[in-house]
Amino acid sequence: MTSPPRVTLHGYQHSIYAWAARLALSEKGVDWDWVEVDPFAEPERAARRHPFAKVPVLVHGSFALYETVAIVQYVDEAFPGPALQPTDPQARGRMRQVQAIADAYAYWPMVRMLYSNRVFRPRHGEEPDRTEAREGLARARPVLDALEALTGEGPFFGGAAPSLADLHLAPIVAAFAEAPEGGALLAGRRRLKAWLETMQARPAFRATRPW
Ligand SMILES: N[C@@H](CCC(=O)N[C@@H](CS)C(=O)NCC(=O)O)C(=O)O
Repeated sequence: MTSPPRVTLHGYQHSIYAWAARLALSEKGVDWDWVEVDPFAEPERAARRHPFAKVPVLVHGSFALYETVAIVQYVDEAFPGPALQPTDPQARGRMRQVQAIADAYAYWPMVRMLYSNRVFRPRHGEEPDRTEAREGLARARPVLDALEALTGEGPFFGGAAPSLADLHLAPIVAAFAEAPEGGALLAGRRRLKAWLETMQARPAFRATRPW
């Protein structure tokens, strides 16, 4: 009897998107092997599996998938375990909306502009760009407001149970809140802060967190 193919995640230990993929695997109870690829230090290596030289990439047998939105959906649908997508059309719409907000409006200012410059670079002895950090903080405000307005229909963005939206967004907001100014801005959005605390208490979150 042949054993089912293993899942391999190609990612960078500090990657916020790779964290979202690990969160989905962990919530589903799927084991994975990890291949460390630093897309910043080794872009040519990252480009072997990703045409835009980014991580994560999930490999399952002969099937390879990049783009976190696709990876987390595949993980939910290809494996048994708790469903990570609501069936109700409105809850499903909300989930997709929050995933799109995470990618289009949240990640860059909150992670790449603020977290990178206020937390990651200083922690790794690199020179931060303070102007970029300030701009990231300013650009994060309307994103936090939009997310705060979308909370409140359930403890999670997709309703009563955690969905792909929660797993996609939580690493971004958690990284943002690591910066003192980010944490202060988040404190002014009470429902979003409570949502993050709920996510941070989940065993999958603790088991996969990069710091
Ligand atoms: N759209 C991609 C974005 C992935 C992404 O930006 N990953 C970052 C790490 S968190 C990366 O690989 N950055 C390398 C670079 O921008 O050169 C996804 O959803 O997976």
